[in-house]
Amino acid sequence: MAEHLYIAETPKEVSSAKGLHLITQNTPNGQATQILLEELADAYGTSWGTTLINISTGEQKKEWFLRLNPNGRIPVLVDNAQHPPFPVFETSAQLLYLLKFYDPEDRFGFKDELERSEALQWLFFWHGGGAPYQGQVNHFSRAAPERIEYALNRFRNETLRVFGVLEIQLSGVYRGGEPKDYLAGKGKGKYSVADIKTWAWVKGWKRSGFTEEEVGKFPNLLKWIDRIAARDAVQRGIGEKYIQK
Ligand SMILES: N[C@@H](CCC(=O)N[C@@H](CS)C(=O)NCC(=O)O)C(=O)O
Repeated sequence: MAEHLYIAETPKEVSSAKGLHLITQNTPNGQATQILLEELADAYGTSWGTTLINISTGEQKKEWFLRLNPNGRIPVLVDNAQHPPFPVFETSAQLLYLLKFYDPEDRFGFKDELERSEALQWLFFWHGGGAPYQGQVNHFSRAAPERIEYALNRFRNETLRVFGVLEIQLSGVYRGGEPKDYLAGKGKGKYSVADIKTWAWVKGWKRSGFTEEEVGKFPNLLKWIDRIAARDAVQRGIGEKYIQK
């Protein structure tokens, strides 16, 4: 398999990497995996290599990249510590892979199967039902060649709706009114991959064009955004190191 994974055009830093290697750009999807890697570095001293690409040049559609991710999108994680090297595409699959192989103490996941299921529910919710909506808001408000009101309103409204779903969970409104600090886990919850995946998107609400008035309706969500932003690993995971010079 390894001989099919890399070709002459594969950047040398990717094909000759020894351990984990992330190919990314500093977008919300890229940031989710960047943040977990930074958290693992703090928790266990995990190390990895990073290759930054620029998706506006179409690098992610070239053969060397498609061999790692047939979907032609960042981020891609390759684990060269596996024999043969093992590529992982889709951010949530990367987060779960890292939990399985690099988080032996379940610091960012759960040992308890029901709590684990809860984290998966929120992870899947955001992967399938949050990120695609907010991504389309960004597309129709910033990238589309013409302004299409229907599409923009549709995706804005859906994104606000799913922000409201996160607010229901964090406020505890239907569970006795006790707010939670994090999306999954008993009691106040525990910081996990569900938060990491979701935060990487939701923290950009202003950039997505939502107003203070619109998002002010979700006070627990706003506090959760600040709570997670306060973590060193999170700031590193979205910071300088991942900005292409
Ligand atoms: N569902 C994928 C989405 C990945 C994705 O959409 N990546 C974007 C950047 S945020 C990308 O690579 N866009 C370039 C393209 O579509 O060619 C994941 O979670 O990894």
